[in-house]
Amino acid sequence: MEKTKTKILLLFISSLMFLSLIPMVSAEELFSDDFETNNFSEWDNTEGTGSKTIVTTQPYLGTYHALFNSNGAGIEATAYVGITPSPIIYLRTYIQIVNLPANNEKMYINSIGTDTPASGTGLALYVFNNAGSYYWGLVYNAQETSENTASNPTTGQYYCVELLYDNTNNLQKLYINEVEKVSTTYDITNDASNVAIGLDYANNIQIYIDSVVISTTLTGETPQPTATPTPNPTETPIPTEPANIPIPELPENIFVALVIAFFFVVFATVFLFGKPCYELILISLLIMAFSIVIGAMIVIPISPIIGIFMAVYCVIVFVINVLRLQV
Ligand SMILES: [Ca+2]
Ligand SMILES: [Ca+2]
Repeated sequence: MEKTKTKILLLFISSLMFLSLIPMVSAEELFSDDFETNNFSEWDNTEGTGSKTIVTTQPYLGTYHALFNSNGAGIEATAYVGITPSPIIYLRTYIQIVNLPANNEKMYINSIGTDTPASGTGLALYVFNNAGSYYWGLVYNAQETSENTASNPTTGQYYCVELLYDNTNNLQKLYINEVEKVSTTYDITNDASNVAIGLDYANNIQIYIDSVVISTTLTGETPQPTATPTPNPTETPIPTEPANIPIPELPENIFVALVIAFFFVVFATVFLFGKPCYELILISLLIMAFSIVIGAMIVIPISPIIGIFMAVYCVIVFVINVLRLQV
């Protein structure tokens, strides 16, 4: 038995030692913004002549989200921020397309490595309307790759859109709702030091953006909090009264009343007809004590009055008998 325990302990310790040798991949969040500040203060600046506003129309999380509007043909509307250069960068945003591009048009969204999605030097994604079918795609250094099968993103719903910029492996990926849609292997020569969100080369397109996370690992989806059920107002528990001392019901009261009445009759008889004696005095003292105790007890509701009455009565009997003895 002892040997088994020692073996288990040794196995446990050696497992811990082994685990400590495995290098941990540490996720590092480089930036995030949920627009709950109601402005673009988290960003270095905005760019382009298209409008960039914070609205409350349809937030993915919280109250506020960004609205980018290209306001015309080929117009840019972005917000950008400088980041700590990292060989691997993931840009996660929640995007809702308000209106899709016209036939044979693309709208470029977000970018890593440049402050404009379609500047030709960085990595961006796009939505391409190819004869009524809508394709997600990646553009890097002006080289474009669309997904093979049209996903046909629609308006009116948020998509978890995540870009991977990997200088180490010269890899670019686009994930939609955590599903890899496009993967390319264009040669990347620099760690990215800036990231942008918004639109470029769009034609009167509007998109909502919320919940931006820039990280060195895949962020993936952040579920919307389900509506917290309104808790039923819990009924204030009525504090239970401390259990009252049970009040004896009628039979006991009648019994006590009968006992007291008996003593009353006996004392009345002795008082009126009996010969005064010390025993009578002693008994009257005991009855006095008994009556006072009973009278003091609230246990029996009728006893206080009777007790007091008996006590007074016994005092009278006691005094009269003492007087009679002395006569
Ligand atoms: Ca928000
Ligand atoms: Ca590289």
